[in-house]
Amino acid sequence: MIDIEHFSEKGWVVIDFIDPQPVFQARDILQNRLDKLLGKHVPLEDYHTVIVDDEQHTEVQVQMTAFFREQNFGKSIIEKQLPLFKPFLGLDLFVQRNPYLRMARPGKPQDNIGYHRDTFYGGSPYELSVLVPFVDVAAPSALQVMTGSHTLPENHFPTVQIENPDEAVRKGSAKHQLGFLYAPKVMDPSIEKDMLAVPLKLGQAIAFSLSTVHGCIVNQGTATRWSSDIRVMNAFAPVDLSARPDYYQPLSSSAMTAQAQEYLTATANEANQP
Ligand SMILES: O=C(O)CCC(=O)C(=O)O
Ligand SMILES: [Fe+2]
Repeated sequence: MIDIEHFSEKGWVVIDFIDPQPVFQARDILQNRLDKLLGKHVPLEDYHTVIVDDEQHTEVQVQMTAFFREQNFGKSIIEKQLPLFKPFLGLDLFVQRNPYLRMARPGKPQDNIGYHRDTFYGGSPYELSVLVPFVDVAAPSALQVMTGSHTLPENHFPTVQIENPDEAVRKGSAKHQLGFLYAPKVMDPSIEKDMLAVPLKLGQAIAFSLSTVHGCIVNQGTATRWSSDIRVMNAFAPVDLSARPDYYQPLSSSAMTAQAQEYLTATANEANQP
């Protein structure tokens, strides 16, 4: 079960998946795809030893992300954990359609987006990020979170909006489409002392509110961190999705909602008959 008390107090929680099989499968299929792209077998963890050049890296990440999304791995992974998410989020759920695939090489700050809250960028505190790693992630490589930050008001964390110093991140560029921000809101570096690295094993995830401060400045470990952060939310949460109508896909419905939707669809179809 998800430790709801832990989440409520801290704004984040580590989840042991009840069915890690789809994560193992996704990992294997990503590994095969990477081997094909590179023309040889390179364990996901060792990816950085082969791809050092940033342009090449972005090219590989674009290909791997497209593949990850085509396979709809995000939904397959979350779907198998529904008995965990239902008591936490409710019966009527949405899951993100096109989650990002992150690949953060050791010693490369340009592979990370730094500390932030997704509420800086229009995310809602009703949305949950479920960050699923495809490799074991040791503390020096891990995503960091700020315990208790999820309920602090927005003005508690002043930010300075800048143009991304990484010239590869510009509006519409490949890196922008991979989830990097062309105009990031930078937090005060003094928060670093409050950031906690959360190591994860394959088959685990860290879930956090989009109002929780989180991020990574640089992977300080020895393995490339491969992960996807998959958003999940209650379908009836008061979140205005009009600016991003395709962002979510249905994940689950209560019995009542499913029947109401059948009725509404039938009625709409009837109205459309000549
Ligand atoms: O994986 C990362 O480095 C960032 C993830 C993130 O920012 C998120 O899940 O919202
Ligand atoms: Fe984020």
